[in-house]
Amino acid sequence: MAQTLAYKILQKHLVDGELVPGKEIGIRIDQTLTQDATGTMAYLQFEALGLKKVKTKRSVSYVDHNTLQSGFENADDHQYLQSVASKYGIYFSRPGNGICHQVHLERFSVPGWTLLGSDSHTPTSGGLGMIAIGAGGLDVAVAMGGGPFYLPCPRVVGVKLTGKLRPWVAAKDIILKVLQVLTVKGGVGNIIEYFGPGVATLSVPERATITNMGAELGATTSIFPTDKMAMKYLEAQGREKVFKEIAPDEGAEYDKVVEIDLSKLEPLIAKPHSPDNVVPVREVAGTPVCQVCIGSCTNSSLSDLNLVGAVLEGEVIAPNLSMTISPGSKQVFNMISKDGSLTNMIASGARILESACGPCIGMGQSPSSTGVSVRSFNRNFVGRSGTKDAQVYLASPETCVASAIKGKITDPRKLGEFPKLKTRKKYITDDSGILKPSRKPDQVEVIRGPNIASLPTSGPMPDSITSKVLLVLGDNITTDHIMPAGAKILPLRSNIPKISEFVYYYVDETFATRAKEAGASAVIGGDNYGQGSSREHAALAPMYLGLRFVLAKSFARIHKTNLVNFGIIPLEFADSADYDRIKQDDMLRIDNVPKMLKEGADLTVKNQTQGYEFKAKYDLSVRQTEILRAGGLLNYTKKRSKDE
Ligand code: MIC
Ligand code: SF4
Repeated sequence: MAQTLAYKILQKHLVDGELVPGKEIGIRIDQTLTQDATGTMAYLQFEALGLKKVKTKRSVSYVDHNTLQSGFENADDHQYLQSVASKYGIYFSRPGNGICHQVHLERFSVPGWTLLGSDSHTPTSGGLGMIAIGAGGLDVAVAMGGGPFYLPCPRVVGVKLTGKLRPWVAAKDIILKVLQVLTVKGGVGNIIEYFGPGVATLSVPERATITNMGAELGATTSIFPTDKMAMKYLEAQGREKVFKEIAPDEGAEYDKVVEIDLSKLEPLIAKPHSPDNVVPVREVAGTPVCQVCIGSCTNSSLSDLNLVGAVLEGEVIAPNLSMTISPGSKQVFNMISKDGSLTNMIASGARILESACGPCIGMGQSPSSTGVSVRSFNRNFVGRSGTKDAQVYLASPETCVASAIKGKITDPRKLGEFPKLKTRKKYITDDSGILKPSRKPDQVEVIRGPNIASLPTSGPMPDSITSKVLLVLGDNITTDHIMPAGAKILPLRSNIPKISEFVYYYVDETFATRAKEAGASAVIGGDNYGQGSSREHAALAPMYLGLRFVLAKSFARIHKTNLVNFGIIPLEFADSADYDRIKQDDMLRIDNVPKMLKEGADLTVKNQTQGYEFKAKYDLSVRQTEILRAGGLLNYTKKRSKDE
């Protein structure tokens, strides 16, 4: 049968199961990546596995999230990460070297290989033909130890691109269009595969913008084939040796096809507070703006910043706003400083930030109260910017820079003729920001400052669970709601007892206190519970507070796996009408939990407060129910290695 590109790569890496949509499969992982905000936990978990060295073809540890060092915490993390990488055979990308996804695309991605990363935007490398998947740190730790990565076998949705983008319309507008069509739930359980004649018109960084923000569809990953464009990119990186032409079989069938004629697209923008709240820029044009931010792993490539630099030549940004620009990597930073783009940016009054995530994850640059911020980023969830009532819009660098000059949301086509951009055949490649692991690992001592707390553990699943309902929530709850980030909370990522005090902090400040008082607790959610980030802290910290199960209408993929990995049961309503009956503070009791999980039977939930019963189901593999019974993946993995 003619296969899609995604299935061809999955087939080559399959170590367990069959490629039947919805059935669990295990795949071999060639490369892993971590970033610092999820990495410290991932490496503590890797250490707990007791291995001497990673077993992947390449593992890279990046520092890009926690780079605001306003206390010892982040610096402690960096030291730990650097030393642990050196000891266990992992490459270490230093703070300042760039955002993990941008650097990985530039320096490490290999067409046809698999990549597992402890960050939801890992699919960025799908722009160069990788099956690149975001996961929790514990899954990445297991993959570093040579274990397969398990996931429900996805369906493959094809996005057929025809035509060619017109001037001022960008790759970002393509993914915003896909989000408008498929929504933030539309990708759940799917790989998005791009094909058609329009593909050849897009450069690798443009493709990477699209695969990056495919994370916002809830997709497992997104992928492009490789071709002359991919070869050109790898040549510019001095990495042509890894090039391989990969494509779907002729006549490959997709589960569904979405067609986009690139020549008909216009500049688009996602309004607050969801990446799929997409409208044409012209519909909101004229809205006054207090801030413009360009950068993030979605839009910080050389071509993005060359365009911004060219538009800013001889211009000054509007007096009513502040503009920041963060180059995606040291490579990009270096090149814009040589080609004059940086000079134009500085002269325009833009504020240049380091090559890191920065404002995207609320590490500084929070907008003013109720202020409108237009960003080239990928997420605009409430409060993520650090200002709860800020109005964050997501758009292309073109729309961002036009808005920065005019002081209000502006369709970039209003700027007139599209500037002529310089192109480079060879990029400046300097890997001095990437440290190789030690040749004498036995002599490396892992440095653990006081910010590196020990891993919390959990015991096996008890027979019966009685939990208090702490919150009843609606649809599309994000991991930013559950475990917020930002300058105050992100530095606590290596310290679960401390960070747990901020679980659901911006939804309900009393959550952590009430959870501790309750002892055992539950949360009720609507559809797509846990969308967004891969942060396992959104499971680990609630586990620490005593969360036993989440009962929702449906779950986002990564968060659901993270819940299982930490022994929290992701339960679904057998009848969604039961959702409407539950109230905050109800006591819910479930009996015979391990037995029912073993049998794969539905659970009976007794609402002791209101005096009725209802059924809860779960969509989990046998392996996942075993993990739950063991009290989490770490216990399960350790037990299995003892049994072997
Ligand atoms: C994000 O964009 O939300 C993050 C911060 O990069 C997260 C990872 C994290 O929470 O550490 C992600 O996307 O997975
Ligand atoms: Fe960093 Fe933002 Fe990309 Fe997450 S989405 S990796 S915070 S730049």
